Amino acid sequence: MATKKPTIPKTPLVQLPERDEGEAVVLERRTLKAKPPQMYQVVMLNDDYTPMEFVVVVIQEFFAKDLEAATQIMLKIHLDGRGVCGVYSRDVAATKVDQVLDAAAQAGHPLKCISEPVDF
Ligand code: TYC
Repeated sequence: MATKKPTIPKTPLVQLPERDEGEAVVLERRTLKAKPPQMYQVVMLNDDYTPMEFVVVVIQEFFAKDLEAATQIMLKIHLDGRGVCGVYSRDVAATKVDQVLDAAAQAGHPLKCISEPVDF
């Protein structure tokens, strides 16, 4: 029984406009590269009123950090004015921001956070 030889898939060939004199056809092989999606960091901002304990609980709850990691992040924000709580796709980062702002507003604290593209 004759078996078919497996064919090797080829990258697409693109025919470019003719620039040669004569009948030559120029073909260029291009490798299609998919860029990774832009990621977004959720940045929490310092203020003078939100209790440190509240910030630590929020970071633990919404950014899946343990007590020690959440405390380190909170102290960095307190000292530097801002700090990254996590890096996510655009939609997930926007949801995290909403969750933090809702929790802060419900508790009556002015805590703010934003999302921004990584390498902003
Ligand atoms: N600076 C606040 C205080 O001294 C604590 C704080 C930390 C507030 C981080 C906001 O994102 C923040 N109570």
